[in-house]
Amino acid sequence: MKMEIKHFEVKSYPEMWKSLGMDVGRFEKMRCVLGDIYQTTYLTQENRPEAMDYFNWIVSEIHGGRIAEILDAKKQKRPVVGTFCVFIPEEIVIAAGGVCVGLCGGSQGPVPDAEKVLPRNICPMVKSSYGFKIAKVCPYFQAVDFIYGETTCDAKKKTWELLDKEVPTYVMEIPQMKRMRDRTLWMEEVKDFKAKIEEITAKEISFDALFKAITIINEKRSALQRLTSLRYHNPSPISGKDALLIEQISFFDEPVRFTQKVNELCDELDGRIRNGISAMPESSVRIMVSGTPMAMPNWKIHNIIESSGGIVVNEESCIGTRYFKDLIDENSNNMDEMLLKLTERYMKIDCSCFTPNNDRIEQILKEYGDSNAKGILHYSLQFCHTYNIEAVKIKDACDKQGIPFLSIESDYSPEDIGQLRTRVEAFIEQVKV
Ligand code: BJ8
Repeated sequence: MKMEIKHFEVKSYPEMWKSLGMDVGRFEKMRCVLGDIYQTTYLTQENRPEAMDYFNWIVSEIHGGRIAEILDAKKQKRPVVGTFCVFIPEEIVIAAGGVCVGLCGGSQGPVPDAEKVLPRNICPMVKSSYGFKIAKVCPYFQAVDFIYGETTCDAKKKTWELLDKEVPTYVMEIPQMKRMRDRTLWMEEVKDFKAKIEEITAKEISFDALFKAITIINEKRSALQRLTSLRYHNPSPISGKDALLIEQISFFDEPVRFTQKVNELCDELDGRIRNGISAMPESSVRIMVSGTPMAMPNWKIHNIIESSGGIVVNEESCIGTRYFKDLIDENSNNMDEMLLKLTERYMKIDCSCFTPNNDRIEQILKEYGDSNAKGILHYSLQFCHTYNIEAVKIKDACDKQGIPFLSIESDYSPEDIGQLRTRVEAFIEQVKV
């Protein structure tokens, strides 16, 4: 069954974009391109769950409806904070009545703009994000009150200094090890983050407000966990592309509505499993993807895998399980205890910026087993040294366990698609036998 959508369009809001100081003429073209890519990548899929209609709608309103909601929040003096990393504790922003939006760029479009300023040989995510701002072609970037960056990698850390000239940009220091003294440092950073948000809103965050925000985000992460566990069923009731889209949307949609819609989708997937309905042919080879985050609209690898006889059943990534595998313990008696529990949860994030980072290898092996995958494709964005180098240890761990493993490095340009497809097809054939 194909979705009943004849021509998909990302809706146009030129007046709103003008009021945000955007380059409207250029953005109009980008909007049309995004609509066409979405149509060919997503709406040609067979047998999609009906509850994906909500997520289609979100994409159609990605540059309008959600922006209008964010602008309403601003009118009410609620802070709108842009982020680039799952280390930024969104619970604190929500507790202040604010809106947290992920600004990671996943598109090649503004990369040449960034390359006029930044070195070419840095991560495409950093270039895309910075390019979106300097070219004024992202309504989210234009709408945020300020940015919270972090010190996870050199490319990001130094780009924040330049970004600060365009939009107020604050930086959290993320420790690179996980000793007790590093946890103490991180706890101090969390407290500073809370204090900065309170200073900006001129209002102290109460125990009750933070407790409520923690439950909202725990519920959001739980819904994503539920979706992931349904994908682990063999055959999977939903494609990897659709699941990735939902994970991407989780970074800018309103969290309570998003949670409700993911749970409605999961109810439908439960029914599909009961009725033996799968998203793709049962012969599809189950592949787990692991590595760097894939920000919207980076659907390149999933698209290649799922048009080469595979199905993606898990993303071990920050736009994936690393974002939602851990919840915050909700049992606290006072603010200090609550901040400590928040800190402990965030210190479980196994980003490759940490050394050593053996927890990530254990987590990958666990997710591989849980997801009934038959092979692991490690994906690293070009010039991301930490993920690229960590792939060596992951390959060793996979080799020891006889797990088929393929490591690829790519950027956002379409130039390597043919070559990647050849490698992915060969990998799928290898996994099949
Ligand atoms: S916690 S993965 S979201 S830093 S891919 S910009 S690291 S050069 S994205 Fe990340 Fe936070 Fe870690 Fe997650 Fe740099 Fe690498 Fe680019 Fe990266």
